Amino acid sequence: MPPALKVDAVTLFPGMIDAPLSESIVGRARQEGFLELGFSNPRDFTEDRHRTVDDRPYGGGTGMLMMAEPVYRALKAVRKKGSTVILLTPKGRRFDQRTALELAKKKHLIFICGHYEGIDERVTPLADLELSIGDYVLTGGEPAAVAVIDAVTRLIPGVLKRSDATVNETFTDGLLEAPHYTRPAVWRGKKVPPELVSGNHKLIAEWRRRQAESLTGDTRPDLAPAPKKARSAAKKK
Ligand code: 6GU
Repeated sequence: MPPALKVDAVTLFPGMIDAPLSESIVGRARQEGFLELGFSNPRDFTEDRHRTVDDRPYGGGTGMLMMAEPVYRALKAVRKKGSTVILLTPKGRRFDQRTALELAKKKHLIFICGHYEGIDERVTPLADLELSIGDYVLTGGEPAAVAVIDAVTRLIPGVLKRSDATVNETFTDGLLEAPHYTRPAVWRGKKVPPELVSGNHKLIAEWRRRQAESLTGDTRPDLAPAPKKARSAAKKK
């Protein structure tokens, strides 16, 4: 059987992606054939003696840029009809769970990882999509590729043991998840909320919903669903 998802990473540092994605759930998904991960290194597509992949920016400025041609050749070596090419850059659209669900439907994803100060701008039209994982600067796109590949792989049917594990989770319904507890029922004097040990499934579901709504309102009001018309029109006390 072919893998459910093929991923290729165009990167100067394949070990930054291969090592973290060899552990835990994604590592097992690779061993079991759900995910096939390959690498295409721009350095392998250079022709000069020093295998040069970077150069100084035109117009001056600090740092080095990845040159267009080695990146282009490394991409060309893995690109097929039907590939989705994703450029990882802090200038990209913010990656979120909705995008993870979209990408999990694809057969072949290619991630282009910039490093140093970035890549020559002329390669950006080669990408179908530009993604960022948040408003901070990483040394390169590789840790971002790891985050995106992880989030997408766990959505492949069969990768998680419980098929409903991705249904009621954080972000899927626009809310943060309610807190979770496991044994013992009392740990260093701290009790598990009584609703969760009640055995009453309706009570548990209602408790979780209330917790999810207040947690989201407190720490991520940007995620919370817009307040109902009647409530937002009501006078604040
Ligand atoms: Cl995709 N790349 C880099 N270099 N920094 C980032 C990022 C990506 N997303 C957030 N910060």
